[in-house]
Amino acid sequence: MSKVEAVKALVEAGKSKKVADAVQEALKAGDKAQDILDAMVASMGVVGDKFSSGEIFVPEMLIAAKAMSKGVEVLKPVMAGDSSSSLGTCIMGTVAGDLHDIGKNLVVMMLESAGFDMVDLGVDVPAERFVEAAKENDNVVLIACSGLLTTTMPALKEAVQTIKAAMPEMKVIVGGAPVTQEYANEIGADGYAPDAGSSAAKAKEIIGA
Ligand code: B1M
Repeated sequence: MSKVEAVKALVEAGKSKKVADAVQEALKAGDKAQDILDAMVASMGVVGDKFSSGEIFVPEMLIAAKAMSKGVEVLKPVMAGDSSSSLGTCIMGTVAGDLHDIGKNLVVMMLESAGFDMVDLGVDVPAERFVEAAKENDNVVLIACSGLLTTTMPALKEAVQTIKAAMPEMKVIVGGAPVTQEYANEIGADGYAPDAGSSAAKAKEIIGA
């Protein structure tokens, strides 16, 4: 089994204590950080499929998510770019009713690497909180909202519409597994990105950087 496959297997099995070391070993062996990340994302897909088929339940999903987060912590400094020049502040969070944060955390990491000063509001963020945070912080140029469940897509819509009603000029980017470009257009977002990798380029495009 390759080092990357070992990381994937450990995440799937929810072995939090072993994942960080396995990621370090894969990096030492010359595996690329992006390949290790892709493998961990793929393992979340496997975990999701096992949940859908009734093979595992919520606690196992949670344990696997914790294991992935440990691996991401190790990759963070390796994947961070040179963000010496600031593009401005970006407020980010997962919308109300939604507790998924791995995808959101990856987007935070990519936007930070691209040069945004990130304010991470965490998960289950009420629509009004995005507006408050934008007012509390300096030089906010972008608000980024994740919605990771089909059932929280209305909360994503509410977040965008609340932000636009309070701050019509504020740029908003949205994303998350159930979100599409069409839905982003429908709810009045300025942009959509399908994954963390493309979120940085889209965010820069939206603010005209
Ligand atoms: Co949940 N869950 N979960 N879960 N969970 C999914 C999402 C699900 C697909 C599993 C399944 O059934 N196959 C399913 C959703 C189905 C649907 O929406 N129709 C589901 C369900 C049903 C649930 C519960 C309802 C289960 C229950 O209680 N019965 C429950 C809901 C809780 C809640 O939020 N209120 C629940 C709970 C949980 C845990 C808490 C146990 C845990 C999350 C822990 C955590 O995040 N800290 C969990 C997990 C781990 C998953 C899976 C297995 C993995 C999610 C993940 O991290 N994926 C997931 C199955 C799957 O994804 N296949 C599943 C990896 C991550 C990198 O991908 O989040 O899509 P993703 O992020 C991507 C893109 O979406 C994009 O970039 C990211 C990186 O490339 N992106 C953006 C995200 N935000 C973006 C923002 C942008 C741009 C791009 O711009 C702003």
